[in-house]
Amino acid sequence: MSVLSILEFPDPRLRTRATPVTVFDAKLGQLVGDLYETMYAANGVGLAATQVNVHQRVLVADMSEDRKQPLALINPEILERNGSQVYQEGCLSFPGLYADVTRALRVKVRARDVDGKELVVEVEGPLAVCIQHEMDHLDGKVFVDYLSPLKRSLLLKRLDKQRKQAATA
Ligand code: GNR
Ligand code: NI
Repeated sequence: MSVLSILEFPDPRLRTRATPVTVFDAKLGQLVGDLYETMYAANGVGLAATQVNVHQRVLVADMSEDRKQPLALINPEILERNGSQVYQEGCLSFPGLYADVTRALRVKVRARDVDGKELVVEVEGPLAVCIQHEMDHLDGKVFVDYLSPLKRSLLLKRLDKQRKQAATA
C-alpha cells in the first residue's frame, strides 16, 4: 500500500467525471488500500479516487472516533434522500478552507464492496455529509460549488493568500 498525492484546487483534473468500475480484481483492492492509507495519512474522514487522479467510481470513508470503521463504496448511487442539514465542510483538495454546506440529512446508497458484492447502506448526519461530498468528487464537483459567488471568491482568495504565505515562510 502507498500514500498517494492528493490533487489540489484548481487542478482541472478534479473536474473529471469518473467512470464505473467494471472489473473487481486485485488492482481494485490495491486502489482501495491506497485510498485508505492516503486518507488516514492526511487525517481525512473520506477520500474519492478522483482526488488521487484515478477516475473510477471509488470512495472511502471513516468517520469513527477510533478510525477503525473503514467503508469503501464502489459505483455508489443514491436511492433516497431525506431531510436537510448544514455542516461545516473541509476538503483535502482545499487545505485549510472550511464552509457551511447544506445537504440531505439521510441518504440510502446502493454500491458494491471491493469484492463486487452489492450493498445498501442508510447513513445520516456527518457520515451522510461525507458520502455526499465524496460522491460529488466522482462527478467532478467540489464543496465550494455550493457557495454563493461572493462567498466562494472570498474563500478562494483566502486559499491563495495562505498559499503565498506558506511559500515565503
Ligand atoms: O477530511 C475531510 N473532512 C470533511 C469534513 C467535513 C465534511 C466533509 C469532509 S471530507 C474531507 C476529506 C475530503 O476532502 N474528501 O473528499
Ligand atoms: Ni473533498
